[in-house]
Amino acid sequence: MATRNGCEGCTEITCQSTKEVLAAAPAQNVITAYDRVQRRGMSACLFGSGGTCCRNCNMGPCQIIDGIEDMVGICGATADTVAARNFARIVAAGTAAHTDHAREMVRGFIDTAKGEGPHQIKDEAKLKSLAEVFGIATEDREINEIAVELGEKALAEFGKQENTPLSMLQRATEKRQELWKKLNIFPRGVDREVVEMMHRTHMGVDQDYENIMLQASRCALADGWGSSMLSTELTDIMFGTPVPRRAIVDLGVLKADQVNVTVHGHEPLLAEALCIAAQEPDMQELAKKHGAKGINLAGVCCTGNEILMRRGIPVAAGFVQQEIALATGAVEAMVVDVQCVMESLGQVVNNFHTDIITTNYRAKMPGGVHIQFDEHEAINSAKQILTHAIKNYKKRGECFIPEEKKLDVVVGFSHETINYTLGGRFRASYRPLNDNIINGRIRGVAAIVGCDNFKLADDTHEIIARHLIKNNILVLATGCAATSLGRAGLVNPEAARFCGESLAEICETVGLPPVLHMGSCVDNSRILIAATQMVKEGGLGEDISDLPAIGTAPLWMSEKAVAIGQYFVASGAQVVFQDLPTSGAKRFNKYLLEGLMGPLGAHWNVESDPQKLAELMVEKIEQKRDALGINKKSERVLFDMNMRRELSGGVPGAGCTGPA
Ligand code: SF4
Ligand code: MSK
Repeated sequence: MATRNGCEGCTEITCQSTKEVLAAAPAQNVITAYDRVQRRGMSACLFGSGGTCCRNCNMGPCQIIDGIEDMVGICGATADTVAARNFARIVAAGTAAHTDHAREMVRGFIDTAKGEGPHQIKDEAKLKSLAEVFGIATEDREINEIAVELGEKALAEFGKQENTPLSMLQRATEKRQELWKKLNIFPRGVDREVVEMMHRTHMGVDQDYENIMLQASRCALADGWGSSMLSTELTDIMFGTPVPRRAIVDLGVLKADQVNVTVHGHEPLLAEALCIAAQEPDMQELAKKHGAKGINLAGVCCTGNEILMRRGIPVAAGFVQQEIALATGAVEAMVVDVQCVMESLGQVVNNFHTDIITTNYRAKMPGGVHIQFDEHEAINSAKQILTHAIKNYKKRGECFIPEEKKLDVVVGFSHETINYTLGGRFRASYRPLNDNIINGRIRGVAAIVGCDNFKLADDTHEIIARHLIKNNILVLATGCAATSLGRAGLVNPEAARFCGESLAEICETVGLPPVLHMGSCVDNSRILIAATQMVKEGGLGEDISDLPAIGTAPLWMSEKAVAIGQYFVASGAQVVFQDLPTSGAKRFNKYLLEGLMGPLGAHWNVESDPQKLAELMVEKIEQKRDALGINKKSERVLFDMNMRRELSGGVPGAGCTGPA
């Protein structure tokens, strides 16, 4: 087992804490994804990676080779049709995941509005502004009454059947709304767009890849401007819109003398209840009775980002570190709900006293203990889960917790916060950001979002971000990418020293990190709003497609990331991924990488080398600056008397301010 866990000879791991845990005694019998990657060599099926394997009917499965006449599907489907259908189904699956999450959040919001459950409406100003979007009267009405109406109208967006656009779409720029109407891709009901996508990719329905991509765009827009945006906004109203706060992101946040409970998944209803319950005296007492000094909650993946942003609860691990957190031997329970929970966790815990506690009827796993979370009895459910964890504490054997890296993060950059941070509380606006982009001190804005993945090294996000900020590009980050950038020490104001001169100056003046943590993967909708605000502020064109801005999910893993990528493209923003499962279909691939520019004004890009990917992002941003005409150096002109006269209409003395 010389190279077990990839500690030695595996270039994939650069994170010091991860390396230390894997090298320590408790992890010696743990098999992680790093081992599986090495054993498999990541030699994936060519048809699968190229997107040309079809099993949409039982005449197949068909493995298509592009350009070979006999190698089309039994039904005659070409590589382009098959790859487009597969790609569109990925978008639909990603949208479905965000949507099912969002629906739960809306239901939780309605319960809260009705006074059921432990939460309250925390952000009344945001409630009223969202109510306005839905045409809900707010004057002289009780906050909870407005909230119930908003919740019910929001819930109706999922099943809406009328051929009218989703309510949130009116927040987009007018130009984009017109384009969506012209292309007939404005989403109508969120669920409907997923269903139509699945139908159109069924055997024998839509066989025109351009037409398939129109529905894929509509489906993705239903995610970004529909379900994801609803989830983010209602979660903010309920749990508080994030504001900047300091916290820590590292495996070292686990505590040797406390009951460690890690919260993993996506829906923050459970995590928030755990945060409240863990502070209650009876739970603290119980922990002490079992020999611990207290209860230490720590996040994993996007649930981690949710409670990090709103409560400053530390994040122990991003996606690629979920097994590593358990391999410390110091976790009493990993509480999981939905999405991004690796099945291997159930095997990793066989080495330890740890329990994986599944909490959602939609997501059970072998080796897990199921305690159903009941949102109507949220605190009781949370206490039941914590009690289970506390009882495990005494069973803890040998453990290894890496020394906590003093890498603070400053998080909590909702689009409202960016407003205040740059514009000041009394002049909250995107004007200073736009002005700094126009004058070139900030060259543009880049989003680094999405997952991490075992395919590329774990410093991929860092390499990209360092290049961008060095080139005076402000970075917005979400999801596990944000966690990874936090570990790299780039999500705090002190990272200004890694920036180009002019961005450094701005970050130092305002106390701004050059990488702004904007939340979980569902919170990419915040970036849509921020980008739209920039357009509406003026001076940077009429649409997102004009902005010197670009996004990347360089280590995408989840289908949700593809849905996010497609909603960015359909909203006018260029995106770069490290690969796409479409390379086996030449014409369709080219359509994604170039052709979409025609209808949508943006397209996908692919680049697997992180440095080149970052350079491509800079290049694209500079191209947008050129197109806006803001790359011209303004020359200083010294006016002589004749020029002054001309300016004042040729009337001598007309430009004077003194007495005639
Ligand atoms: Fe093969 Fe066509 Fe059936 Fe797909 S739909 S499995 S390409 S026959
Ligand atoms: S958790 S979707 S690995 S960001 Fe949102 Fe992280 Fe990607 Fe899951």
